[in-house]
Amino acid sequence: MKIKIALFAVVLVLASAVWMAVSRNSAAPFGEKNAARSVVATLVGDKQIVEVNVKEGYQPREIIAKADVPVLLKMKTQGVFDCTSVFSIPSLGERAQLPSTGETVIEIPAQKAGGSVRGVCGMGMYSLVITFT
Ligand SMILES: [Cu+2]
Repeated sequence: MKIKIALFAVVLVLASAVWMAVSRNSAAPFGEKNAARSVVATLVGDKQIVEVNVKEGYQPREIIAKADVPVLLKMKTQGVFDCTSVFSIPSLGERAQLPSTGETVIEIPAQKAGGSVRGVCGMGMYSLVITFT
């Protein structure tokens, strides 16, 4: 009887752990979206710069940039071992392996107004979008 109860408790713990993991994953994009509003890229000289924090997603997820000016994405990682360390921009044929800790600058060529560039993680589940206005 005691063993049964213990077993039940283990199953319950496992089930709740799985549920938490699943609900966390599905809720993350919405949570992140609410936490960080779109950020406007900072114009420095003839380029615009945005710092992106990488870990279990990209922050900010929405970036507003000026059209016809290249964008430098400063991808900052600190102890990142999840799939966000592989960052790719399919439309530009760009794919970068970010170091687990460090800073990687990715240059995005100037885009026309109304255009957008989407970056995704290695598995395509986390993303960020740069909208050119
Ligand atoms: Cu991923």
